[in-house]
Order: sequence, then structure tokens, then C-alpha cells
Amino acid sequence: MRFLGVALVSSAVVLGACVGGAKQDATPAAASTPAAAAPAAAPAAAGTALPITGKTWEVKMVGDGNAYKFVPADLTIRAGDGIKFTVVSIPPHNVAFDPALVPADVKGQLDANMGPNKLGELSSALLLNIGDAVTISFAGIKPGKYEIHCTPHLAMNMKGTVTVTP
Ligand SMILES: [Cu+2]
Repeated sequence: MRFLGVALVSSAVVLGACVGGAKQDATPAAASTPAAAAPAAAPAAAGTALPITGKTWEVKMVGDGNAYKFVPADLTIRAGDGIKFTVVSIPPHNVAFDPALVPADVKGQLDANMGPNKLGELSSALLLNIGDAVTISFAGIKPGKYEIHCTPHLAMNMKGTVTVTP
């Protein structure tokens, strides 16, 4: 409070003492402390992604007009590993887990680990271009077998499984 008061007073003095150009410099400086504090609180409230601590596996997302698939479709990894899903052909693709099939005590962390621009809960960003990729961390995810699918191609059976071992 005391610091903010001093900052506001000093910026008011600068504003009062100068004309034109000085105003643009003084205003952001006085506002920077509260502005910097605000974004830091937001991610914590939404759940915090845990970084990959093990191996990052590669899965291709492939379509040929008749069949759409993850390659490999079934993968066994260890908790702490990650998987990078890359679009090879016929986008768009994404990676999603059915919330009804993911245990309640896994959902929150897995959702937080799914990268930016999610389509929804447990549903990754839609990857629109060949070469686009999303990397999902399985850090903090308890061992089990998790079904994945591609939302745009679910009806065409673009599905797979990720088995997480301890
Ligand atoms: Cu797809």
C-alpha cells in the first residue's frame, strides 16, 4: 500500500511536471506492479500442468481418406513420460479422453497436462495443419489403461490406448 501510494504520487508529479512524451513513459511504470501480479494467480486456479520427467514418445496421426489412426495405436509408457502426437496426414486431428472413462482422481491432473487451446475437458487443441503437434504429459497420472480418440474422427474409429505403468 505504502509503495503503491508513493509510486502513484511520483507518477502524478511526473505527469504534472512534464507534457506530451513523458506521460507515455510514466503511466505504464506506475501500473506495472499490479499488472504483473495478476497473471501469476490464474494458472494455479485452473490446475497446474506437471512437466515430463521421463521419455517423450512419438505418435503419428494419420489419415488416408478411408482410415484414420494413431500410429502406434497402443502404447505402453511409464508415469512421468510424455507423448508427442504429430499430424502426418488428413488433418484436423486432436487427442481426447472420454471424461466418463477417466477415474475421478486422474481427471484434474490429466486435463491440466493436455496443453494449450483445449477444445474441452480432456480434449486437446484441434491440430489443423500437417506437422502440427500436441504433447501430453503423463506426469502425476496413476498407472492404468487410458483410451484415447480423435474427436473429428471418432466415428471413423480413430482410437488408441495409453497404458501407464509405474
Ligand atoms: Cu483424426
